[in-house]
Amino acid sequence: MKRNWWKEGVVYQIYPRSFMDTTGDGLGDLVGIIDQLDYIESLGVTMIWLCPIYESPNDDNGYDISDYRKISDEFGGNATFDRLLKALHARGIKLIMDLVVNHSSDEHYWFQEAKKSKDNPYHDYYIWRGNNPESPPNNWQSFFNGSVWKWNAATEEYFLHLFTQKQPDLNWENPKVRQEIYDIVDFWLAKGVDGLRMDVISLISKRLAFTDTPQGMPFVDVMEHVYANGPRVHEYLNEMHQKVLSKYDVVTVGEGPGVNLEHGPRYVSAAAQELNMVFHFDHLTIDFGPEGKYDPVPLDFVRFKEIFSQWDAALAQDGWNSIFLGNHDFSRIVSRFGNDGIYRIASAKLLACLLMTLRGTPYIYQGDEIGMTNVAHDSISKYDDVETRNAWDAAMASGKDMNKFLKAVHWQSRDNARTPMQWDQTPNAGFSKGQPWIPVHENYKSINVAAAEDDPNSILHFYRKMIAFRKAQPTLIYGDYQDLEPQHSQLFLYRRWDIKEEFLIVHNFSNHAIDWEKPKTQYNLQIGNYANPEEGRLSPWESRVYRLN
Ligand code: TEU
Repeated sequence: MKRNWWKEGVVYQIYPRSFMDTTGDGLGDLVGIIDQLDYIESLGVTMIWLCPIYESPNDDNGYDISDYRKISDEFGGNATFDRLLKALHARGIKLIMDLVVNHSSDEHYWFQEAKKSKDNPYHDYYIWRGNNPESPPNNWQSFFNGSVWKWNAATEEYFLHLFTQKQPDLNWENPKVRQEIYDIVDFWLAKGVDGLRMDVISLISKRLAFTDTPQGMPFVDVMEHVYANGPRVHEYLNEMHQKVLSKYDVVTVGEGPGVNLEHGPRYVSAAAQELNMVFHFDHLTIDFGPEGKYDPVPLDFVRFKEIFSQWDAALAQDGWNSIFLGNHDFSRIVSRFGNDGIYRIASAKLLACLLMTLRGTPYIYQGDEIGMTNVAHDSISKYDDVETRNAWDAAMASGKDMNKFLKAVHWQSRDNARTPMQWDQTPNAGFSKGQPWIPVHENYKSINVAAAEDDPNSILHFYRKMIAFRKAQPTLIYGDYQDLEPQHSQLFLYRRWDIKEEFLIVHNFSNHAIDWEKPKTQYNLQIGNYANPEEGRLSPWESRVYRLN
């Protein structure tokens, strides 16, 4: 396995809107990140990934960009960005920017022009089909509900938008569009940015026949087989690599809805020269039911483990994995995969231990390091997220049981991960002196950074310990992986090893103690999440890392 700095590091993902507000406008900003660099550095992370901070009308919180070269004034503008980049580099921390180029904002100059007439030079920057305002070109449904087609009266045709109507898809078939994108990438990398997280990059190549999806096909399958992994995606990514990425020593991670075991390895194969890592969603769509995310089914733990084993095996020889359990689009990890009630602390630590002991680069989402939890608002009016709101409206329109649907929202809404970072016990959790753009979680008085700093047994201190441990053990980074109990319904037990060393890691994913003996006496406990681990027994949500002597 070839060594690389981005394999050996740990990423901290920041959702800038919700991190730290220094102006009192209720929105986080870049000065807020600069002010918290001591904290970020103290975690031991080596890279930060910033969700989009470019100029945007914010129909989808920055994932709708209207100027790719301008940092939004709300966040502090380009000058503040330059300060942030310098300050990070002074501390040896790298910066990964979010690149959103499957679509732009409809307020981007390109689209403003494109929609004017069919012979406008920018018209072919987007994807146009159909000529009957009563009948969209096909039955495709947007990620955020409703048809993917929106009528444009001026040219009497529809444009494609896989996300909101304000996020028209760019036409990657057009070489001019691709060159514009490579120029944007070059602009940021030349500035010194160290990497890119590429939003929904699996979707950039469309299946141009635009054939209807089969009636009743679950959305995860539509993503995988209809929207993602299109015929030219690998060609485009290789071209981007040739034309721009190869000039820089940077890291790339492609966000890949619909990326599966068949296509995943190709995206990250060193030989294919496309990306360094992808985010697949097999483990995060695991509880999506027949009608999708807001129709959740119970989590299948055996399947959950199998997904990690399958992906590890798929990338073992060539390529590299990204290890993450959540982000700004999913529930809080302790609420989803742990227990955010009486075992919140133990289970949040267990998840930290899992993230730091699998093979692949670990990603920590802001707030998970203090065990922030899901919210459960009693009314949809308190939710901001366009995905949640559109799903709600669609459920209403189709006559769903809305009490049941609200429960699904509690479980799945993207706003679970977007509530402001909880810094201390002061009003608004110390996030803002103004009215936060989204409600602060009511539990902030007990769950916050200041309280965690003061408690030597906090989740926060455990994260620091685990991150340091991970970074110091090449075997945990590069070593082989094997699940030793794939069928066990509560234990996750695996081995990580190379020619020099071997680790055994065990996690009890349950609210009950489990009888368990370490298989060899030569296994020595290195780190764990309980103060007094018992012989022959694992406590609820206990994690242990042993080294073979
Ligand atoms: O997410 C794409 C994506 O796959 C998500 O929409 C995901 O399927 C969904 O949240 C699961 O419910 C990326 C960004 O991370 C997201 O924030 C953006 O809204 C989206 O792209 C559009 O740019």
